[in-house]
Amino acid sequence: MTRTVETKPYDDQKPGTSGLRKKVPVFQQENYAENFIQSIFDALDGFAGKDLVIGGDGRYFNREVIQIAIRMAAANGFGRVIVGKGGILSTPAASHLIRKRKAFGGIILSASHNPGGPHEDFGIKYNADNGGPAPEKLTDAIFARTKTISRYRIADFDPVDIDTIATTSAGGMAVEVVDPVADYAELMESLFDFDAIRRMFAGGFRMRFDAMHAVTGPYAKEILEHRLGAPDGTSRNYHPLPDFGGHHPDPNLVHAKHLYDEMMGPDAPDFGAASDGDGDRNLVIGKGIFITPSDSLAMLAANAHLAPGYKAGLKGIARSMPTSGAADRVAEKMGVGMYETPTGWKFFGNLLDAGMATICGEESAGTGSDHVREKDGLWAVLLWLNILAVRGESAKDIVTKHWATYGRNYYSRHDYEEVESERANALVGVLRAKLKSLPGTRVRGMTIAAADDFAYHDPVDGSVSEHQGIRILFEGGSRVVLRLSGTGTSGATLRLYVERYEPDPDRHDIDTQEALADLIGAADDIAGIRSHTGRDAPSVIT
Ligand code: VG1
Ligand code: CO
Repeated sequence: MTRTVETKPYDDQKPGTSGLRKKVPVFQQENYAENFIQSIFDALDGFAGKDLVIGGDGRYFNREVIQIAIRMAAANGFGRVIVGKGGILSTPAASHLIRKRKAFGGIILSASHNPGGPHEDFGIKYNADNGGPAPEKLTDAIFARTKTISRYRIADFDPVDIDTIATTSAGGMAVEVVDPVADYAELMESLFDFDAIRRMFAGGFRMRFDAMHAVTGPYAKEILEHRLGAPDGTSRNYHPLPDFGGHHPDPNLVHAKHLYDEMMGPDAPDFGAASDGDGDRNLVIGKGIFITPSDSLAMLAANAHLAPGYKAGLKGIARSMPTSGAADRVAEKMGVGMYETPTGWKFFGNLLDAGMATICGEESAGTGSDHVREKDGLWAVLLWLNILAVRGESAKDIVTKHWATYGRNYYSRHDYEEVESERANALVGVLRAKLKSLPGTRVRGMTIAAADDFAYHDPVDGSVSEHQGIRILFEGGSRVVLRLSGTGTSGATLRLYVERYEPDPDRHDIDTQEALADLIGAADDIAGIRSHTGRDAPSVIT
């Protein structure tokens, strides 16, 4: 039986960089999740009888919302839902499933790298039929709908068994529960030289993969250990837990510090990697060398042709604006297009669909390609393994040779988390107002060459996205970027991105924070970060 339920709008359901993210108690308010899911359906057209993929990163509240989404999909007229067993689907695996099954779209329940648990974060996002995050036009329409919604439709049936692989029927709709790993693992086998990687492991190569108790555990176990023959124990923390073991499933130098320490220690394995809550991010660390995500993007792009899936070369490279320009130098040398987009994977979708870019990346540990329409953590790890296997060199040698060829882009991000929103908005407001007066002024011995608030003109559909981050460019190519996060759930997070290019190989082993000290100071002089935020230092440095 299908019911129409009267409801009242909530005024805080604006999707951010990657869907709607709120604390669990917010999502637990009456009709909160239902309102948002109905608003998604109301913003879509033509899905009657079609397939919808549903899955999540396994965090607290995942299973409850999956049941709600299934009952609402039935009531709204979908023909079939395809659900990952146990409610589990990594974000890239969901993207692949949507594409492979030619589904109408998918609902992914995740708050990515944010912590999970009864008082932590939850999230809902919608992906379209290309497998990618809803474009801005659609998220705007969803948000508009959340403000006027007055009823939602839901079917009444008992909770569906999502723990058995089978196809059943509920409320006149097919419910297909699938293995969340199988299709994804097959896709990876089609892209990479598994034989070469297998030989490398058989020859004694050792790696550590930390799944951070999040969604990639089962994927890593199957692919790295079962299919590639890496020793048992290569994957760590591989049981997805609803609260990620009480940690932030954020693969960075703060939350994955244990991995970093191990990789810098005397008994380090050859390669270390980690992924985030929903499996779309990656952290890679070579024995004795940390590889920034911006550098990793450039190095993967430069070597991608060594993997079977990319042997024809790249059509183009895209990166988010705050990501370092390391990849630009690779694109230039290859003679392929380079695109600079706003933060968030949804902006890569058009470039990938149009065949203008093959590899994309963000400084926030996200890299991916046209094999799906999301960033893909394990994909990046496997591409690194493929490159290591074919080149037969250490990660450290590959990195230092890359720098010798292209120069090094020193890069760091400083996050000021949970700043009072008014203070953060004031900082941005004051800075915006003086952007025009900055060029030509000197700060700490450096001259500002240009300053603007980044606006993106999508070359495919002509849409314009404004206010995507303030960039201050110095003579010589160094730059600082400031923007407010769109994924936090309390207060505002200010992100400061700092970059300096160093062509001289004799100057490639400076400590990163030291190499960037002048720029970090200049950013504070210009933007008044400390005075506005009332903080002496960032909460997280990556
Ligand atoms: C952050 C990152 C951004 C990433 C987004 C989603 O956004 O900076 O690069 O695309 O998270 O990542 P923000 O607005 O907080 O800076 V995740 O792994 O959701 O899926
Ligand atoms: Co993520």
